[in-house]
Amino acid sequence: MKLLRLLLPLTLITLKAHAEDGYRLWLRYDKIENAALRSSYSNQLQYIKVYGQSPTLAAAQKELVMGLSGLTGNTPRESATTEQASLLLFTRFTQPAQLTGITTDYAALGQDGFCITTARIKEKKVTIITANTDIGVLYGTFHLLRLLQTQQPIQAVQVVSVPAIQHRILNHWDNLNRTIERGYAGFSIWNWHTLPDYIDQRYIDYARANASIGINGTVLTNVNANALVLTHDYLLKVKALADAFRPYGLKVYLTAKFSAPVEIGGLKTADPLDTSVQHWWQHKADEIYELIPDFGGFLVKANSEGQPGPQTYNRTHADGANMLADAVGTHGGIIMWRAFVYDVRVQKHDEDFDSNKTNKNLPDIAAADRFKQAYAEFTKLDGQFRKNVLVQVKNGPIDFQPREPFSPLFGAMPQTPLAMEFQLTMEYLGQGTHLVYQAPLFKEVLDADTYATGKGATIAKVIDGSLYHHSLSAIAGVSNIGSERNWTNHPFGQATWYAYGKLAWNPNANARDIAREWVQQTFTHQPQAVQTITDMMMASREAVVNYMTPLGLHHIMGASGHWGPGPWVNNAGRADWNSVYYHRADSFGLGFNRTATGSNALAQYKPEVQAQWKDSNTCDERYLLWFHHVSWQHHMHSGKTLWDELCTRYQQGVDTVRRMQASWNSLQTVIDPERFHQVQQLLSIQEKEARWWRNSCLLYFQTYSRMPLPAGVEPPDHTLDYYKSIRSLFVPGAGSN
Ligand code: BDP
Repeated sequence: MKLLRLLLPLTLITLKAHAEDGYRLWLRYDKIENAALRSSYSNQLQYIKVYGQSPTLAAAQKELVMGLSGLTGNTPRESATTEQASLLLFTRFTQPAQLTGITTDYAALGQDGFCITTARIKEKKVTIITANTDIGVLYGTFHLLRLLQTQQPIQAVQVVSVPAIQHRILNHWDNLNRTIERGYAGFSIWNWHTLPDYIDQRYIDYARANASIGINGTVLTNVNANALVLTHDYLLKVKALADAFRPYGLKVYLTAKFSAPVEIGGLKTADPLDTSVQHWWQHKADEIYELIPDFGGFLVKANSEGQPGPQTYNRTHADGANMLADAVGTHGGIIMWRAFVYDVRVQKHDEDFDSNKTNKNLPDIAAADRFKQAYAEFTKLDGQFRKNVLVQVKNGPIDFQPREPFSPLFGAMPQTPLAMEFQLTMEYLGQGTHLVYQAPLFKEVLDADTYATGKGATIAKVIDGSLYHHSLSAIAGVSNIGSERNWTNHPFGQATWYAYGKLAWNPNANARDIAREWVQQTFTHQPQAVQTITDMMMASREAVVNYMTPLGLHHIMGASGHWGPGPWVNNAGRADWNSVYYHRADSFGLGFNRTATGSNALAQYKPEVQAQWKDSNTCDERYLLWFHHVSWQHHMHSGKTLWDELCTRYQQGVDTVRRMQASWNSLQTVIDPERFHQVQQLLSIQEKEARWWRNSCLLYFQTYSRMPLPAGVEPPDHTLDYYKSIRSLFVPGAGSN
């Protein structure tokens, strides 16, 4: 009895340490069940020898020891000699003399690429990871571990992998008070209060996770910036994070508030052409680089949603970007200048925008369709930016909707490197509780053809720099990471983080393959279960499109928190913050006419793209209501009327979520109880909210169509007034900095 009492606390501790809380992400390294496979891996990789010394190589070695010990149950040894070694890690500069026979095309590997190869040294088979740089070796190490995690054969492994995009960055919209703009996974993981002295293990694990998928930069702060982060005390904290991340090849960037010279510098102006302002930024940059020699640079949101910018001083975006570019340029830094801008002309319409007017009296959109604004402001500046400036273009000309046509800016600024901005955090996709695997969305956009230089001018080729031969290239993902134990709140949010990194490295990768390998690393190897979960993930994006905004509807969510349906929203401060501005429902029909007879945003695309969308009868129906105002009786490709098709899509969205629930329930014996129940509960929230969306939107649009719900569409269980009366208070992520 006494013994039992002594043992009990220990048992609890052990159980707790193994609780499936999701903290380990895809880097779980649990013992492989197949004993033969385990021993073949451990025999092949038993003696590790790392040539050279650096914190990055030490990190690679540490990861290998941790990974191999966990996966095979055998701790690998550090080999004293080349002769004894079976797994060798070196760069082109540390390649041991005995191995001169092994040739690698280092020129093809670039900065970050790696090569994993199998060779023979004096009849002994060895596995080699090599690269030009230490970080390349670390990326190769994670790749090799992934082969083991996904139980691939490695006897004759030969891999050459080189990232397509140079800067693969996460954008944290984190405020200094630790709230996160549009964050649904708790508070910011940066604990500014305890920095710089306290380095949380989470910072290191964050860097490991990013390095494992090739992410090499992180913007720590919100685009709605706070100038305080540029003060010396905060820069010391930033330095502490940069130092912790450096071994993992993760560079730190900050958002620059354009008015910082006034706010914290005591100047009277922030005019970019004023020499005192230029000097202020130059000194600020010098101060930062003194502390953080490899500081990445600045991300800037200017003259958008109330943020200050060069236009405040009648200067252009190029004037603003170039001033900052000069300040960081001497140190090798870059500027990512966002193209997410609003046209001030819309504000003028605000006076005319009377929420009591009927929809057809909305302001004249031909002049000021928000869709057109980034293109209108930025294309004229092409060629005016410094060499170290990228213009960062949000995915979707409006705003991260479940589905948008690609932004016409891609392919329209040949002389300027353009970065893609995806939103991993699910502001418009159900936020923290919906399962939406975003890789199919990212792929749809990356594969879209801009026709900028003729057929095949895909967005991927624009952003990797190959289309216009830019050596500078970048991609950004607005982070979905927070202080929740499992990082992303929804366990499947991790998959979007993972997929983002994989696609940033290789935009040609396949969304399903990425899902499958993530599932294997994160949940299970059981083939049927892998298939079931992968299928759920692949269906999830189309589901959210269907139950929120099918057929090209967009921006019809609740105001401010952006949570839940709000097709009736008509009283927000600016015309283009209102749902009625976007869907234009009336007794005739539905949709925003962006053709030549409407706002003519379509004209911003190349003729081949226009041809795909300009005729409402042949338009790809995924974008129909983005570009056309069509009658409720419009004849759809299915043979149904627009109204019936719309109703069917909303119902399909709900049905898909129900199928996802059934699929998940079939996995109870395969998935650990913690994560099984967590996902089960979240799916039930998702089903409830999918119904909420369907019912609200159909009841609301029905007041215009005046048509009955077709057979097979469940009748709503409440009235429209009931749905309109739902108030969503304190929605996470809607706070300000
Ligand atoms: C909108 C968000 C807002 C962001 C803005 C941006 O609602 O919170 O600040 O985008 O990207 O989607 O700057």
